[in-house]
Amino acid sequence: MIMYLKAPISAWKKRKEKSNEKFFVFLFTLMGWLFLLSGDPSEATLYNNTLFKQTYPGKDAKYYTCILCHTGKIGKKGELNPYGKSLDLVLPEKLTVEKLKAVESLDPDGDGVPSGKEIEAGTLPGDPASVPK
Ligand SMILES: [Ca+2]
Repeated sequence: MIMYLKAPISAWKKRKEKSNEKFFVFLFTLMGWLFLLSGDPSEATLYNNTLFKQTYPGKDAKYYTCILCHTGKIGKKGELNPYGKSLDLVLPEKLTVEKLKAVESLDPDGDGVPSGKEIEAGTLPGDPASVPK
């Protein structure tokens, strides 16, 4: 009797294992697609930093850091300083040279100096403590 039951149980277990494998393959594929569709924030920040550098070349390498637009040293999407927020208002989508230029006349950090003048002087347009001398 036991021998008659072992075969179907073993087949059922194998089928269940294969079913679990398929489920995990499906789950990881779905997670991969969701990750690709949502976009990697650090990749976006790297793109934004490169575009900023190309738009405003000639500064010291230390100037082109995440802190230009973010509150933290490591730029995260939700942690924007006033300058980053001003760009975000203009660009719910991808950053472009036109969008960077569009906020040059704004003073998002409220230090009395427009962002364009701050960038020209090498100060931080999102930090009120950083102003041209
Ligand atoms: Ca400033």
